[in-house]
Amino acid sequence: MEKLIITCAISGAEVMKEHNPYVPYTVQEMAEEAYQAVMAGASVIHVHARYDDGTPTQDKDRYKEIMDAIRVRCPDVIIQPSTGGAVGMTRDERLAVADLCPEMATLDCGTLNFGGDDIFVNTENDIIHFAKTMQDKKIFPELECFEKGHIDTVLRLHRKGIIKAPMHFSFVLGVNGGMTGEARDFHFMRESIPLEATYSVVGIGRFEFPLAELSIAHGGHVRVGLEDNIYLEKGVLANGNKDLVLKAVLLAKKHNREIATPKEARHILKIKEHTT
Ligand code: KMH
Ligand code: ZN
Repeated sequence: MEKLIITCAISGAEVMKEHNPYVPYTVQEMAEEAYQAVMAGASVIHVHARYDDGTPTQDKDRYKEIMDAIRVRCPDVIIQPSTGGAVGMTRDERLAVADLCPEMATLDCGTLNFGGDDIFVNTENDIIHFAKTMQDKKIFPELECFEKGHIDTVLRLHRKGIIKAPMHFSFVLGVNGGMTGEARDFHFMRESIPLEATYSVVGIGRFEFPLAELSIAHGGHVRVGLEDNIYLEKGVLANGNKDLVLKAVLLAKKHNREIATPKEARHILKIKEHTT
């Protein structure tokens, strides 16, 4: 089987230090969490910028500071900023980070309830605008799909030439308001994408590791990190993102999957093919 790409979602926009004190806010904390995650085996760092008080921001200057600081500590890692930002941010606000032309960024492929009164809005026109902007700026998109209809949207936009191959999907399962994260949900998503596409699984909360193991066993890739889950196991907080990455590495060992370096991850995802 192909080597395993581990993405670490170090910060998120919703989780706070009150939930887990290792959630990074400052530039230095971001760089340290990224470094520890990379040392543990992550080849992609998914990052949401925060101000020092923890407020999420899509301010491109703040992203630049964070990405530069990560780059100093981890020169090779693939840095994947969020274009999802936080619920309630405008389309332009979320997309500001694209001006930095990162190698990769998320592209959210549909709207969903996000718990309580929150709605994470991604209209079809939003998706088209994000996809075209990212294509123009040669940013490789991670196609975040929170349910099967989002995959169908991607495939329709692909047939129209708006979303180009090679396609890399992320199945984000277990969000309150989205699709749950049972094994059948994973298989339904996996079987719904083209054979030549790659995928990663993002299990939220208690779904993180059961889904990671399923994906590892079936040749997919995984994302772990404090954005998605703050616990190493039931009732035990993770001592930083690295703990979650190390647990994914153990699962990979169990299933005889080697861990991809950033260079190997670029090759597996065919990032160059997409962006040249
Ligand atoms: N914070 C969520 C509203 C992404 O990074 O693109 C959106 C999110 C997805 O986390
Ligand atoms: Zn995110």
